[in-house]
Amino acid sequence: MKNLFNTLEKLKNKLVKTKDNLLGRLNILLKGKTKLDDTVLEEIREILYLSDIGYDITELIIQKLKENIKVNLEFKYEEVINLVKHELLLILEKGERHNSCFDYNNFKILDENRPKIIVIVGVNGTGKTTSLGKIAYNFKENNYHVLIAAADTFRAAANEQLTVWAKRASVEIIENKNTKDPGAIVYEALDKAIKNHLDVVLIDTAGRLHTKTDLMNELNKIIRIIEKKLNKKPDEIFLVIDATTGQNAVVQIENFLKYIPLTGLILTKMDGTAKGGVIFQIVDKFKIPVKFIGIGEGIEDLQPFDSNEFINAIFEN
Ligand SMILES: Nc1nc2c(ncn2[C@@H]2O[C@H](COP(=O)(O)OP(=O)(O)OP(=O)(O)O)[C@@H](O)[C@H]2O)c(=O)[nH]1
Ligand SMILES: [Mg+2]
Repeated sequence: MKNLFNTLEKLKNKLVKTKDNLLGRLNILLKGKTKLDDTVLEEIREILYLSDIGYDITELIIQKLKENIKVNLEFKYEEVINLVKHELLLILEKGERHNSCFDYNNFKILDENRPKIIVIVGVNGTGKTTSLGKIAYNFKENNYHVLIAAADTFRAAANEQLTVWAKRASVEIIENKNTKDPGAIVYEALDKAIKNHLDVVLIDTAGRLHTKTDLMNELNKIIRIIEKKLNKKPDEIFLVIDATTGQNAVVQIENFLKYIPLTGLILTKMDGTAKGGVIFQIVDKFKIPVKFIGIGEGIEDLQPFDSNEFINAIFEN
């Protein structure tokens, strides 16, 4: 069971840049102001927009402010902060985790069906391999038998990097330097998982630009191999998004969704970026659950996403 106090404290520290960019700037603007006039509203609009929450959410919040706080009359600045906080929480709740055979708060598998298959996809350098390593570690900590499939046959150093992660997490890895066909490696991994009654197979894939049709179709092929071999869809297909890319994240999700049925998102590099606000835009637009956020390069720097915790980390001092 995770320690709620520690995770919130850690999250607060890691999300400090996003917090400064949103709450910090609102605080500076509003302290000492007694009236919500058009100039102040315009400045709030600018702060919201620059925090990467996107145009639609910015306008929604401005509208709610106008409805709830009378323009040109006295107000307390906490009223504005609380309203922004409330609206942003409502948006995140739309992206709460859907039903899944995993309980990620405790890294438990909730049914008997084995092996569970998790496929990790995304554009280059978003943090796929790192996130996979962290997930492997968490399952292993709960004594599950985990196998990593090194299906990134594209990048020369991919296997070495993944091997390092497998060692850190103390889990097995399956690789095959004699093939460039990721499907063949996935097939081998599934075979092994079935024979050895393994619990989870984590499939690392090569980074690919969402505009490259042949590479996107290659992902489809991997999914078909899983379906054929196990008679089920992958249990998860996670798209890994680098939060520091801001607006481009939206384009990536749109395009991946055209090709494959994503079950969730992992938003990485939330530490060290002021653009964490992009999460609101993503959840609002796609209603697709954010399952994890990456908050550092270490093995323990992956947190199951929790709307309340996230909002509190940004809005509590
Ligand atoms: N600060 C920070 N760095 C991260 C996080 N996740 C990944 N990284 C770093 O991002 C860089 C790229 O991570 P990888 O896991 O190799 O990314 P990838 O998507 O597998 O890359 P390709 O396989 O080349 O497409 C590495 O230096 C990681 O340490 C995170 O949550 N926070
Ligand atoms: Mg990788």
